[in-house]
Amino acid sequence: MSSMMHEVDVDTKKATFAMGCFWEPDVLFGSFKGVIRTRVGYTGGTKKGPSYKSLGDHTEAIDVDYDPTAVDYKELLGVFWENHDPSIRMTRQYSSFIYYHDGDQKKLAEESLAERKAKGAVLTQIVPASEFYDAEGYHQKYRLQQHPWLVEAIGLSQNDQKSLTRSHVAARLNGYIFGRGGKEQLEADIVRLGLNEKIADYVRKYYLKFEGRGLTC
Ligand code: MHO
Repeated sequence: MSSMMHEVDVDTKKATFAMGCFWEPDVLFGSFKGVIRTRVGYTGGTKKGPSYKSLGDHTEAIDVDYDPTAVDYKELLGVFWENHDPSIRMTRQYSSFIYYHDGDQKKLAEESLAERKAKGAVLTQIVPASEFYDAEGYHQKYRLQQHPWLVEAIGLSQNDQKSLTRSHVAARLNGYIFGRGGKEQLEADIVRLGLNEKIADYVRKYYLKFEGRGLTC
């Protein structure tokens, strides 16, 4: 890996959500403030070693490592509620879940659910986090991986599950390349992450292209 900020050495907490096709929350959370890394995968079921083609009773989900000094769990819940429609009945694969990791998260999740229910019926379930199985390499940072030049330019390899789930740079660029995260934060991150001008210009171009567009899977 290069001198870019792939690794971030801060204490993180985990947040895990299911809100439909997992490519979308990967974009949204990856470029949200205080988020260090993300991984997409399958959780909530009993089948051992699920895969995309053989999901069993699992649900597509995102696992977020965040810096609790930079972002509150409450704000992450806001991203969750604002970016899917939890009133629509979906198959188990795409159902809405909040998987809490401790009592504080459980309480905040329940409070946010009560608030959301005041606006209308919601099917979201709040359950304890259980084993999280990483999805296949090609699902990790899916939007970033549509840009092979960029993946290589940041020193990573296509479909390389390990580095794509580990890299802070990959998490951030996966959002910016799909027009999320905000222009100001993008500019600050270009400096903070140590991106060169060629990479910065490439990312800016696609940020503008996709900014404001809907997220479709
Ligand atoms: N329409 C997409 C959904 C993928 S998603 C990770 C596909 O079938 O490839 O469920």
